[in-house]
Amino acid sequence: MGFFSKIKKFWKTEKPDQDPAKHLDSEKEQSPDLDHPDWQGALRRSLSLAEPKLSIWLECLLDGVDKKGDLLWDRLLFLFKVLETPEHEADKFVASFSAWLDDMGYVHLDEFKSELQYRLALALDLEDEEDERDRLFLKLSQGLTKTKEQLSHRVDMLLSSTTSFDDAFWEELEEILIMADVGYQATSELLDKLRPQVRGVDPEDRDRFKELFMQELAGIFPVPPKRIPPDPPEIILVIGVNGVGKTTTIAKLAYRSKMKGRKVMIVAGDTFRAAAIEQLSIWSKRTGAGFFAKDRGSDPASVAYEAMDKARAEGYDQVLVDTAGRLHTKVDLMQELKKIKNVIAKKCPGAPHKTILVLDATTGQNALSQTELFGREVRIDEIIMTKLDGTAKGGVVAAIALQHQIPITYIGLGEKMEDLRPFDGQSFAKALLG
Ligand SMILES: Nc1nc2c(ncn2[C@@H]2O[C@H](COP(=O)(O)OP(=O)(O)O)[C@@H](O)[C@H]2O)c(=O)[nH]1
Ligand SMILES: [Mg+2]
Repeated sequence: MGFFSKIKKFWKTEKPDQDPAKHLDSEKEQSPDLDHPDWQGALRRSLSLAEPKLSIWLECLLDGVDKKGDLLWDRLLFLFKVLETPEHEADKFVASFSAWLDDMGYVHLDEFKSELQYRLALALDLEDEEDERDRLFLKLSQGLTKTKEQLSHRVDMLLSSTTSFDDAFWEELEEILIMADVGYQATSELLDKLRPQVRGVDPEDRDRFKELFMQELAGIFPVPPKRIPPDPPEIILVIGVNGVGKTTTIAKLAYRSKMKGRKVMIVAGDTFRAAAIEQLSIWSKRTGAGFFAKDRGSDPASVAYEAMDKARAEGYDQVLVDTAGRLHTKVDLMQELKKIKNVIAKKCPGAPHKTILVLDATTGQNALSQTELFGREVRIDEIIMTKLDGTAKGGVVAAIALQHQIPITYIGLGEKMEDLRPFDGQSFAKALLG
């Protein structure tokens, strides 16, 4: 159930005579008196009058709270209660958030407010809510700053000096796209689609042009098919060359699943370096995910094999298998991946349910050749593109989508846990060109 429906339900029980929609634009109420013994009543009233957005509710809820402590916990538990979340889930949320604050050494609200909102959005399943989408969009737009400089600012300049959509215009636009790593093939396909669209558009009408451009760009991203969740454990294999961000991405995925209440295990399939096993073990502790590893140098397929037994025996919902990515032994690497897949399939028919290829956006066109390389040997179900925050080569996302028709499901916009964000073509095109 979405936030709005949860709140509507709350409204119905609280104030049967009120229509929530009427209050959306109502003036902000006077601050409730939360020192009062009936602070819960006051807060209920204030929430019932607030706009149904997580950020606004948090403002009300955290009124007078400036640091971690009992006051904060009481307020959070109250929110869960109002939204009819089972008590044990609320307690679990508070316990894990409190442990995280201790780990990080955070005390003051401004140090952890953003993380708190993100965790609440995941825990309450609110990520599709408008409020969270706004946050994601802002993050995306900021993360893409460098690519925007390369792409949209140059498109703007081109448009402002254009009096007709002639050959010179299209050539220049083509160059801009190629410079932003959209790639030659994807650029020509994109422009071939755009040309007939803008016929008849007044070159002075830049907004219209950009709108059509945005539409075409958004349209090239394949949408991941709706999947029926497999019987647990869901097995996910994560592949990609060294350094692209596989291990960190696995930690972020595990963290997301944990926040949604799933029991997750991380498997150290990169047995080549002892440091890789250690890195993953630290991440599993930080995210609260289960962990399975064997000694350095063990056969990754045997690690996967034993991990399947553990996942079954201990009732895990989801298993994320990390793999090595040494490129200089290409043939061996592909053999190893196939062997891991076969072993998993033998243990759990139908698994791995998903194979995710992780790509590093800063490598630009190399990401394309990596997709080809892996795609020739194993079926890639989804792509996660990392490090979009640090590059002007974000256009490569479009190149991958067009040339390989593989859905991009998440993008990495930084190194923090909350920096892995769901991807959608519409927002991407809007953030880039809007
Ligand atoms: N800025 C940024 N750094 C990232 C992102 N994803 C991963 N990294 C960093 O990339 C480096 C390599 O990551 P790692 O997970 O060890 O790569 P692996 O070799 O593929 O497992 C680490 O320093 C990560 O913190 C991202 O989205 N943005
Ligand atoms: Mg790694």
